[in-house]
Amino acid sequence: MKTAATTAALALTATVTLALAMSGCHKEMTFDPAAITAHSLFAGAPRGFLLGAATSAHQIEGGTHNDWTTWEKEHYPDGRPHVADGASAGRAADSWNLWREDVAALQLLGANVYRLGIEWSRLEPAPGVWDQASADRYRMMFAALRAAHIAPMVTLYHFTLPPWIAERGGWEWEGTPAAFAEFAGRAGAAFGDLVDLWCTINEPNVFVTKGYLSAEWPPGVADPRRAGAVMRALIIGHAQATAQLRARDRVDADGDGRATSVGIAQNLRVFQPASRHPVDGIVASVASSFYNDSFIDAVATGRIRISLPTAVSINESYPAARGTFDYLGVNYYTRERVIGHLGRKDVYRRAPPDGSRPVSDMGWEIYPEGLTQLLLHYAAYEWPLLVTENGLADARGDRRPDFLRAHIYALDQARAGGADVTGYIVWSLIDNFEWSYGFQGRFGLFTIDFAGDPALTRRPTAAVATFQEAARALGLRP
Ligand code: PNW
Repeated sequence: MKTAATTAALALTATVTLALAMSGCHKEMTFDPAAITAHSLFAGAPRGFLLGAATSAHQIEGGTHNDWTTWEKEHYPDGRPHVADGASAGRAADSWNLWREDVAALQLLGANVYRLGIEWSRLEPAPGVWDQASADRYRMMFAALRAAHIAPMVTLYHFTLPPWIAERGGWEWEGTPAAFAEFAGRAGAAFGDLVDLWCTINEPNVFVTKGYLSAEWPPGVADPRRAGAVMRALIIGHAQATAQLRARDRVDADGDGRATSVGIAQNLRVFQPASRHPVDGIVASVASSFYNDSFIDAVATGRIRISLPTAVSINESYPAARGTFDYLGVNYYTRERVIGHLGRKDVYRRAPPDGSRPVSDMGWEIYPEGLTQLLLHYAAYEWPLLVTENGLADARGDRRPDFLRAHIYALDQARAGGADVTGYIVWSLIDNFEWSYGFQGRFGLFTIDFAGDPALTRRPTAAVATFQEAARALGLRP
């Protein structure tokens, strides 16, 4: 019964989006490898350009207790563990105790920014209860970073919820946006004298897709209607959190005249039709507008417009979202080649990489051109752009140096084309707990032997030298 409706709705969407999707097919851009090799990294970058690395709380701290902790112990109905090898974050990289080593790694790199998370479930273990000992630990980290001339950039929500929020329904509980905003305000008051850079929500689109469409992450739901409702709640939570941060962090930590700079880190992908078949184009364009644009559009317009054909059609005024970005954070990894199928349950399928380019250990195609395309596209909005994540899973570490060089080249191309890009942050500083891939996804500039080295020593990979070259170009290293 749903088949006819799906077809009808997609046909309707087609009339609106076909032209757009088709024009996308012909814009393919390819970098010349010799130009990348010859490029001088960050040439002409402005003073104050940010260069650093990123992590998140649950992925590195160890000893966290949140909705993932439960999820990591459970299995899918077919018996497979939720996480590869049945792993759990457990001690992770033990950064809760070894954070000084992370600071040392950043100093070795020559970074001037470190994007890290604070764990909501630690700081507010029960509704309204603030854990001062945890707050003190974070303050110690932020102060040490400042002393090392590394600006802490703090993510408030990076995929993990306190159990008391999860039990009430997570982002589907009507109280969650306000609870999140209150947490943000408390963080602003507690850390604002040391922190100016805030990221309210990491990748709302990845969270919604994995948690509510593909059921790969908690709460393990596959329901487009609920996905739409959660996207809406995240927009509201972000807007309220931003208002709280701006009200309660009035201290300009670095003396640049601004006490807060707030935004999100949005995962952006280039969605390309896998063939010239128009259905691929239509589905690619529908996916791109849901995935890339739902959140951004609300902040740009003050209207929440979220749509998934036949399932979701939210269109409401929400003026409070407007103006809640001081920057747009861009997390960029790969492109997506889309195969569309009308009238089937899997309307959307990802085409396997076509073999024309190298892939990461996780099978993600290395496509630096996409970073240029996306930065130029999103530069048309009103915000400065900050690359808040870019990196690859590369356990051998031999593809990462070229990857970094190519993506810095891509960023510089976008700047040359007029995009206001204010920084570049690599995912990740150290190897860590890579969600459903467990410890298989090795993104670190510094690698860790989780199984064999109880000291969890952070050992530099080959890309550290590439990063240092970039830091020298920005005058951050001698
Ligand atoms: C981002 N995907 O997540 C996150 O912000 C990090 O926590 C994560 O470790 C990093 O990228 C590398 O994966 C993503 O499946 C997780 O497309 C999954 C996807 C994309 C981003």
